[in-house]
Amino acid sequence: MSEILEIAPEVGAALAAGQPVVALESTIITHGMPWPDNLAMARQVEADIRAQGAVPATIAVMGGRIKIGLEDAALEALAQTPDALKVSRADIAACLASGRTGATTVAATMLCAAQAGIEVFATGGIGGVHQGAEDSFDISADLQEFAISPVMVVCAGAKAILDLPKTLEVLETLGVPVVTLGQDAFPGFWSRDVGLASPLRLDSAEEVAGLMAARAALGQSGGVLIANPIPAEAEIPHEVLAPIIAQAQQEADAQGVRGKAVTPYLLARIKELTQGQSLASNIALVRHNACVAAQIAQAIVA
Ligand code: PSU
Ligand code: MN
Repeated sequence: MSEILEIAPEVGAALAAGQPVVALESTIITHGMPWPDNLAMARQVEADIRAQGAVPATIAVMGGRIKIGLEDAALEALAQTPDALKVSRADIAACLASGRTGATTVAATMLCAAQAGIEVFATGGIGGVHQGAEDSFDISADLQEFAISPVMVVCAGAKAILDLPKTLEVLETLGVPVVTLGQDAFPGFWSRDVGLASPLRLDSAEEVAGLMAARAALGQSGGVLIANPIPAEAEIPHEVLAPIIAQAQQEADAQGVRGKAVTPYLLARIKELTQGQSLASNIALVRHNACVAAQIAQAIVA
């Protein structure tokens, strides 16, 4: 395994000492945000985790190895590799074999974090059931990964570019706890409330650590989704965003955008249609998730 996993010294030392570590994905860097905002976000989120007393571990595939923790030069190189492969569970072995640079999705990052022994992972939003999935069958492999890898993912819910009710149904079927922090509504990424009830609610990092302990005591496998609502001052209300999302989705359909290209297309188009406001919100929510994930990681090791 150590031939494939390259754990950064700082991350390895923290794991060995039982100190809190927070994993970070890399598709958000290469496919989720434009240069140079993507690099600024990646650096800032690592700094936010350190400020909370935890160690960040950004994960990516480079040179035939899975890097758990990227040095700054590698982070910068990745942020300027727009043709990096978008690597999910199905792609990771081929990416390693080819030696190409791969940016890990939520699914692949969970898989890698589990291999490294990292329990907590922060990101923006997870993939899910796409609108029109009854025809396209487009359901993100992120959902299935929650049934497999024992990693807690702190996110801002899922984007309203997805079919959120169907996404929650699939997670329930897979036995995945979906826990919203501090409110009863399940958040929709840029918006705190999109009219959906959260399956579960907890109110503190200590309660979340208690959930993890109870799952371990029960021998339950798989991951946990923690939905952390975007800070109120950064949110875009759902009424404002819903028609913009609908327009972007119609354009994607009209242009025949399919498969892995759908999420990046919609994100870029929604950014244009909101004059950049969606990107500013996205950065704010990722930073908030990183801080909360670090607090949870602290509570778990306490
Ligand atoms: N949400 C974001 N930005 C992103 C993604 C989701 O705000 O970049 C990425 C994540 O890496 C997620 C992936 O795992 O999109 C899901 O892609 P797909 O739907 O093709 O599985
Ligand atoms: Mn998909």
